[in-house]
Amino acid sequence: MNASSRTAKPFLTVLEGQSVNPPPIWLMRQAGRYLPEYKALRTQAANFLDFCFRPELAIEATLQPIRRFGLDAAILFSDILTIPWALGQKVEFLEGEGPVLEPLRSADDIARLRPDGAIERLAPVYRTVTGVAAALPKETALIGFAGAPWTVAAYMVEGHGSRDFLIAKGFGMAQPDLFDRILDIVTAATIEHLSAQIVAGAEAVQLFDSWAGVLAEREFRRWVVAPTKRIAAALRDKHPGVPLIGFPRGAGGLLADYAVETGVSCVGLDTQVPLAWAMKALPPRLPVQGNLDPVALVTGGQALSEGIRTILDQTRGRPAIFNLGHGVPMTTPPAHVAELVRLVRGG
Ligand code: 1CP
Repeated sequence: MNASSRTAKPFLTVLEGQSVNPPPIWLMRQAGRYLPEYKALRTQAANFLDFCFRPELAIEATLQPIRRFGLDAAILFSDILTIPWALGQKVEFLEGEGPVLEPLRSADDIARLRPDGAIERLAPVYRTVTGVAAALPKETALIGFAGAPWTVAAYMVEGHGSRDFLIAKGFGMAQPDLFDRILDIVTAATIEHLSAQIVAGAEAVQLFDSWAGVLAEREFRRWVVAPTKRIAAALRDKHPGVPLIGFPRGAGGLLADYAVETGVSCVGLDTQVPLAWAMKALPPRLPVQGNLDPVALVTGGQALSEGIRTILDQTRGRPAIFNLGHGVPMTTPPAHVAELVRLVRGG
């Protein structure tokens, strides 16, 4: 990527540490079931993983929100649970129920994982990245992503979604050596997976640590900060200049240490992070991303316009990317997303 094409993309300019006004905007989970055109496209695949592994469908799903809303960045259409699948774990997405995995609960279960060849099994994902990169408007950046090791390992041990990931957390506390083995396997695969996305055309990558908030300080440092630091260092080494956004949802007061110790290039702020606190607690030149309450987007009207105004006011002068504090809810009226983009851009 040369300097002139980079500067043409406001999203990347912010990640280089410059403040841009109005800020670039994209939304976590900007593709998906709140869009009628996604629901129509989704009927072409037998199941969700099949959809993720068919580049012609995944490319189209990635581009749908860009066409409709002109966002500043596209995010690869895929899922964080493609890594456990590629490692040989049984993963299914049941309609209306979410992901179901054959849970890892013993040394034997872990020994059956097949890290060799995992990245080759994900080849269709990289073809999707290359296809999207070729189709995007020149001012739109392309984000690759993966789940962070704790969040992915939590699904691998728990076997399904959960409010508190009690089983995964308890397994990690009771059998720290076995849990470290899972984290090591996932961390190594994640480095390869993000690296392959960058080679295929991703200009920035994000680590979703959606369940960081269920951990106490000691486990947060071992299972969130340490593996993220390893990934950041490996990517900096392999792909200098490609930014890594870390999103440790629910980190609370540990966010400041996460921001400094992991070496990520930008931190994603979840809905509950008080902006006045974050502006003081985080290094002053560190780019931030966030953090409109997704419910304000569903609600619209004054809740939306006032939520936007507060974020624009409080992040002024700092390199900031406008986003939600978590993903776009399924019940979001698409017209509210159009209104959000218009208001952020000063309309
Ligand atoms: O049939 C369908 O349409 C399934 C719904 C769906 C979609 C649209 C799932 C199942 N995953 C996705 C796509 C997806 N997932 C993307 C790309 C789209 C985009 O961002 O525009 C991304 C970045 C993800 C990431 C993801 N998957 C996360 C991290 C972000 C977050 O929301 O916290 C997590 C936790 C998952 C697991 C997952 N995949 C799907 C579901 C329903 C879930 C959550 C399960 C649970 O409740 O625990």
